Amino acid sequence: MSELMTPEQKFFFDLRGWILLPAVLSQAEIDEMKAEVYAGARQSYCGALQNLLDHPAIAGILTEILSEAPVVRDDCYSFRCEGSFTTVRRPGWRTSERRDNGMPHVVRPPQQANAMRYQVAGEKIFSGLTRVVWELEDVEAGNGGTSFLSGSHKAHFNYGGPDPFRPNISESPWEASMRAAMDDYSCPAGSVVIFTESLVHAANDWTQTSNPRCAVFNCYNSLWAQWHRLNLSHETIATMPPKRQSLFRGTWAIGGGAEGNRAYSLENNTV
Ligand SMILES: O=C(O)CCC(=O)C(=O)O
Ligand SMILES: [Fe+2]
Repeated sequence: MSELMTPEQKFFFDLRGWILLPAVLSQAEIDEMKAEVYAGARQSYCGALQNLLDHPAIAGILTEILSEAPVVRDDCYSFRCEGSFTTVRRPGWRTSERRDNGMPHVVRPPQQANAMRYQVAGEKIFSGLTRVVWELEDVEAGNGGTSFLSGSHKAHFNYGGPDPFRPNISESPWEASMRAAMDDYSCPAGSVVIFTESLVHAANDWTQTSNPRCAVFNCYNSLWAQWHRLNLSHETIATMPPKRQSLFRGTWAIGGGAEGNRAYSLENNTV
């Protein structure tokens, strides 16, 4: 599967826990998708935004970091879509509008083994719960894009707070130094950021005055693991091409006859 992700992408994704692919979308795609988000699209399940779910720029990478060669097929995806949401942040938007207040967080702390976690074995990455962020407007570093504590997906020591199972760095005596060590990115509209949710990451105040932040956050996982409940109706999935529908098939591996678990249906969906 080495052609699915370049050796350079693999090196940096493993090293930092995130990669940026600049300028993936055409101007026409950006305009159409941005208009849908500004018109109120809450997630990327409908309209032109639906094309982001299995966009060719990310499908190969997700195959590489979320599946194994024996389950890769042409007629269905070898990873799952967990969910999607959009955000529009106008200049002056503050993280106080979020439940987490912009606190740097993870899905589960990777210092203790867990089923969502980043792993590498046999020269193979398994990214665990994985986020794909599509930036539909320009982003200048320091102005409020998502930020990352690069390398923290492989940290062996906890964050210094009172509870090693806490999935954020709150009450850590080193919170300020961890925040100071975080990285972010500049990118033109139409770029995409992929990161493992085992990486410490945070939302930030949007201070860029030239444009809002207009972004789509899609989440993915192994065929055999689920974190989020799905916020998507059967009626909407039924309008998708069959291969795209397979992103939403049930979360199981064995049984189901000779064909196995390949196709989405009303009887074989995630709840
Ligand atoms: O809003 C942001 O920039 C961060 C979003 C986030 O925490 C996530 O995608 O898991
Ligand atoms: Fe997050």
